[in-house]
Amino acid sequence: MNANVKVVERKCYINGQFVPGRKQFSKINPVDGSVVAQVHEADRDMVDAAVRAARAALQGPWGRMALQARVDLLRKVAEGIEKRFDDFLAAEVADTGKPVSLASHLDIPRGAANFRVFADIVRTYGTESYFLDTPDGKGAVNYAVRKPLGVVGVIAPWNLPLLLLTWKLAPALACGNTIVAKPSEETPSTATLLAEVMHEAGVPPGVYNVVHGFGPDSAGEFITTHPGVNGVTFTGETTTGSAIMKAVASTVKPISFELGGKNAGIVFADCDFDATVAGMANAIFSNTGQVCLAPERVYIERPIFDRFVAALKAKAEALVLGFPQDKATNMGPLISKQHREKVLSYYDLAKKEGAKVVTGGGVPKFGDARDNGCYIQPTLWTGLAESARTVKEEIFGPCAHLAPFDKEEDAIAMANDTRYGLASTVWTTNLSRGHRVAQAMEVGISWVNCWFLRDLRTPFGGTKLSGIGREGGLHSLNFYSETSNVCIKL
Ligand code: NAD
Ligand code: 6OD
Repeated sequence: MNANVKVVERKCYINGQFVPGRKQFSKINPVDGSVVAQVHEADRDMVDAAVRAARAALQGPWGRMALQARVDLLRKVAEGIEKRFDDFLAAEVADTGKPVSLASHLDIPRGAANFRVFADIVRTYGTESYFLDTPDGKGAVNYAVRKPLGVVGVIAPWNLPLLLLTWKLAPALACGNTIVAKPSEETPSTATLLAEVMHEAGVPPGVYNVVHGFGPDSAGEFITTHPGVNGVTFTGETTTGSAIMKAVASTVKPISFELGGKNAGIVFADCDFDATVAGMANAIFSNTGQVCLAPERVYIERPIFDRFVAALKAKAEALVLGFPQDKATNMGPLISKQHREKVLSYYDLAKKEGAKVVTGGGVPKFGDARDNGCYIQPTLWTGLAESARTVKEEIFGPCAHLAPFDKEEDAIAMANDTRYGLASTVWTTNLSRGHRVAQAMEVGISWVNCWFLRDLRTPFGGTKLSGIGREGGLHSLNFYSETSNVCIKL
């Protein structure tokens, strides 16, 4: 039992009130298997109440609020997260087991930054305007106005819970929408704490509602099929995206989908060797590989292949799989036993498919409470055919297949030979090549000599099975608002 973790209740938040559900489920800490929260599941009636509250709020003070007042409220929410930084940090770490060193630098600060940045963006972006010549010579002026979509369903995953919830919530609120949010069943806590912060900041009741639960026949499905929900924004698995697409079809809701990936890294022989090894190790193993942008396929130019594999192996073996609060810990557990089973099934499959296991491949033994948790060894393979399932399917664990290449065009062809298209990371000191290869990647986001370096104004999303639409900056405003054109004859 982890003495730092106490069991808390996570209720739903509907119309400005914390509301119990008829059923509850337990949230298990992946560090040691202990129960950290009892979570109140929303049934269909509760989701309906949340949607009705959100609709009413659109017609209430929130819907009438001037842009500057809304922006001020969003800034207060950002401040509220920062004031309760330690509470958010403890809750995120208890739900996910991720190292404090990671959550305190990435998840919680980004939760606050999303509100601040989208408050600025909505204040600064204008809309288009055109002068039209008319036969009478007097002309006409067109200008566009943005209106909220209405009630937006936000369905979030467990890997970066507060970061990915607020990445959608902040622009949706900035555009004047109201929200029915469903955090993952694995990570109910920070979405619930955020409700307290919203309340304290003075966000009117009904603007932000939280319904806990699962996907099918639970809160997720009740949101996507609800006729009162005007749009759905979703981050998660591609198969879930497909189910949601079917669910929204009958009510023709707009969707924004950020889905899975099987991302490639490309390392050229002219790279800055040490920086690339460090950067690639971070990209593969950060958050225990549970980042949709993580490269699970790395193509390395042949002259440095053996040296690079050895250096990456050393990095993997130096990772400290510890308790989250320990300063030295830089890799936590996977999110759940079920997810570990899935990742381990790929560890087995890789061997059956003929992989050479460079390092890892199993479950570590600690001799303490961590043995009841969901830890797994960081793992690297070589020797697989490009057609192997291990090379083709998203695993979402701390693992990657490393393959040599001889020519730039071969690396590009192998990197693009996937049904996914989320992200890529290219490492070279030849900047022309960096531009060329990054632009040749059939993905939504290409990095050169870096990874997961995010400017929130830039377009974010995936091609192929990795998503539909783009968010970030103006792209978020475009999804979370209806743009109406006004034409005035002069
Ligand atoms: P998931 O699809 O299992 O669940 C995501 C959310 O959808 C959860 O809240 C879940 O309860 C809900 N859900 C599940 N079935 C549903 C249904 N039928 N109707 C409505 N809601 C439903 O994903 P996950 O396991 O939480 O997250 C991991 C996946 O997310 C990986 O595939 C990863 O690549 C992807 N991801 C993508 C991005 C991106 O930006 N592209 C970011 C993070 C994670
Ligand atoms: O940084 C972001 O805005 C973002 N959407 C990150 C997604 C990470 C996926 O796991």
